Amino acid sequence: PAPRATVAPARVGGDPARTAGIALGDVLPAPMDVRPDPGADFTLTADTAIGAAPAARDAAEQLAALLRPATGHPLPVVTDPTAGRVTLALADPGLGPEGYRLEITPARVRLTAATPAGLGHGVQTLRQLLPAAVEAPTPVPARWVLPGGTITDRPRYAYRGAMLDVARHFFGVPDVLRVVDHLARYKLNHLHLHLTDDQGWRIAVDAWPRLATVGGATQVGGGPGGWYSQADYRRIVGYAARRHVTVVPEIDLPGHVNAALTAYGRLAPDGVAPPPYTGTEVGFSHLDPARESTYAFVADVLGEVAALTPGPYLHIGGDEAFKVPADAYAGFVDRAQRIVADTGKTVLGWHQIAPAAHQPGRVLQYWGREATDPVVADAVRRGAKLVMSPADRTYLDMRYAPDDPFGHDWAGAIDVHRAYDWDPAGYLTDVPAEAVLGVAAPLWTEYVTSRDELERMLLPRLPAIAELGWSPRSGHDWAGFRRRLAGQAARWDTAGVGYHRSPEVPWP
Ligand code: TNX
Repeated sequence: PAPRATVAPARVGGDPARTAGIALGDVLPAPMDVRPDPGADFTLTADTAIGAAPAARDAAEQLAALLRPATGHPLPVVTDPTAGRVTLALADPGLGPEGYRLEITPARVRLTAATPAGLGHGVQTLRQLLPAAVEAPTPVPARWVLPGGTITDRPRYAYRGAMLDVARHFFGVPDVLRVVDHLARYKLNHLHLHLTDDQGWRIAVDAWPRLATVGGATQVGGGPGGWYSQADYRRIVGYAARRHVTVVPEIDLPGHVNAALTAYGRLAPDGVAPPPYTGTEVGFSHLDPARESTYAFVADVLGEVAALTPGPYLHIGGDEAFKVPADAYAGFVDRAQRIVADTGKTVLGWHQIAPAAHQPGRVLQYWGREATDPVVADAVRRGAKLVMSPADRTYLDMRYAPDDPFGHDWAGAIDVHRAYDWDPAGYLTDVPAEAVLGVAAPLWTEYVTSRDELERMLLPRLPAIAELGWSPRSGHDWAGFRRRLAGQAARWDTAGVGYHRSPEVPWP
């Protein structure tokens, strides 16, 4: 059951008389329970130490690393949890695997959680409660005040994610790590990487080396493309894991495979390698579901990707295989799902895989725009769970406004209000709310070519999706959300992060 919000009415909105004007409730995504204590602010000073027992040490080090550049304070992390004025501790406050409690008093700041992930989310809350200047890369003079009171917090949904399409345009490791930072900031916990498509194959597979070297050699528009070595991919996975973000790799099958067919013509249904594809059409390429060798290929690829992936999910795509007849398609997905199970992983796929047999734990990512979907509802009755990515609400590649020249518009324009003002539990009316595991926002990159363009599409819509995934439904509130969102601008500006200045948000 979804936790209920009890945001105390006092001190909503900044108090300009205070140094930073940040109130305890000025956090994004909105916390479950906020109890301000207006007389009880804490001030971080040059002699503040951070106390953490060994199990909480990594969270404490990450907190110190976030605060040191702007404050210029040493902020040593000490092992005696009672020694610091800021303390982090693993203790079970009864808030589940990602919840935390943050208590701020003049004497000290105390963060507790049952897990390192809970501590990590609490650290992000603490970061947002400090003045925006905390995002500066070098020391700035400021009073580092935290508003007094207690926050008790836990997420509504277990799966809160974003997808980055690195196939249509390739994004190198530094760009991906930066996206992980944006996710972690807003307590999103899954990064889905769309690693393969017609225009490019972006992950090295030892058993099929030409997939990356040949299949990864170009991208939309004919640029040089690129791919991740297995070491690159491990680096992304490790960086994300430290920030409590699970990487979900997608190998899109049986369609969207032109790059693989270019690398290995024998995988093509007619046995002839097609030329590289640098356009933006979909649905023309596919593997041959009737051929046994297809499954040896799929097993090799999924086996290697599974071995690189500590997280539970392997995403097998399944969208837009327009040239594969329905029976052959369902048979292919059945076998691909069994191959995933053989690797010890759980199947995730676009909701087109619904007609295939159920597999324990199977998750469908719904990207449609209908209020009901009988085929999906049937799969749910057979046990599937859903991640909600309805294209008209969550697609970060859609333009913000009808007259915005940048982005797709096949699912309509999506401004911040449209991204925010819906309920993942109620979008599909013919499935029970309990079937919804969470929400995720895909960023397809046919037209996204650079880090600047990527951040412009991601921000400020990503925090809207984050709040839908994290915050209690009872606190859903556009007016409050856009006010808190406006407060992020100074942080992004200070950190050098790009975003779109949507006219609906009261930016300072
Ligand atoms: C549909 S959504 C696709 C992608 C495109 C996207 C563009 C989905 C599962 N497939 O191949 O990139 O539209 O918005």
